[in-house]
Amino acid sequence: EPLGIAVIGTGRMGADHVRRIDRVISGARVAAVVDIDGERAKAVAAGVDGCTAHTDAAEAMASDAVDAVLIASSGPAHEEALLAAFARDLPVLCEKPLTPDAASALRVVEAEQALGHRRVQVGFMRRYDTEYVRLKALLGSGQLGRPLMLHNRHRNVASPPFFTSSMLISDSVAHEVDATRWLLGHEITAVTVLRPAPSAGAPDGLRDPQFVVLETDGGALSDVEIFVNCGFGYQVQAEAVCERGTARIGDGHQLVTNMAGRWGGTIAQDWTERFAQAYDDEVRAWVDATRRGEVTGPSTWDGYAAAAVCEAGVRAMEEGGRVRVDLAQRPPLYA
Ligand code: ISE
Repeated sequence: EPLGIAVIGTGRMGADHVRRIDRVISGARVAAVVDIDGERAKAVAAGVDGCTAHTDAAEAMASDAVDAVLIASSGPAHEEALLAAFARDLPVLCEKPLTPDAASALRVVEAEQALGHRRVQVGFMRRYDTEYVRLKALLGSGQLGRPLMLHNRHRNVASPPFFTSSMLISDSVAHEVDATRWLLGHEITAVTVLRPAPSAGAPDGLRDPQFVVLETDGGALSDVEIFVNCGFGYQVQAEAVCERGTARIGDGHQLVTNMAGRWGGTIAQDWTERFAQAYDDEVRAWVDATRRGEVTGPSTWDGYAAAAVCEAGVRAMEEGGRVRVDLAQRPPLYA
């Protein structure tokens, strides 16, 4: 019996996950889709055999055909959907951000603890990207010595109309926050955000780009250039500088061409392209673990820590200066 999944939210990520579960992953099927826009839900459901359409997440979760939930609605809608899934003790893959702020993320951590077992994998897909996985393994091997600094670049072609200056941190840099914690195995203790004069290519009033410095409890620094209207492509790069060497990923040199006096390649245009392999492996890992009755991957604690760091980052961006991150005590469930 394939795992019956309810996909909540059929926007860009939700629709891509529906396609992935339907056509790429084995062992699972899309049993239901939910969207506040009922017509949209119906249109997506129509393309999938035996899939029902709903406007209410709790109603979809009540169906006998639903064994697990993939949440891909907008961040502010996650908490309610997560609590509805907990009420039925259903396994969840929740897209990032877990929730938009630290207080709501901590409520989710507490609600999961009340269940007494982990139920959620958070969608930090970079942990499944082949290049990031290799970088993590290399750092973990100790060959390069202790990591001192991480330099990250995160560029998007253009930001969507609803994007705010805070979202450069809470929606975009959230990925580097998680990648830094995961690659280094450190917690982030303080955030500083510097802002150059905004690019003329950015919408009026959007503070784009920004330069973020994360400090860790292991004494490392991680800096992030976030530039969401760079115009030319989707680029995510990271370089670790360690005591005995450096390691770098994200150059995108899979295919280099020489032609007419120039050499070069192409740049991905969005994250569904750049991280296609990571998303496939992320959802595959979730489905496989769920079928074994296990929960693996980034936890609600990771989602909470990212939310707490991003909240400090948004304050640092708005008020200037260095803002400390005060994390709650990590519960034993996430040891
Ligand atoms: C978006 O929500 C993502 O998660 C992308 O990976 C990121 O590059 C983009 O900046 C975010 O808005």
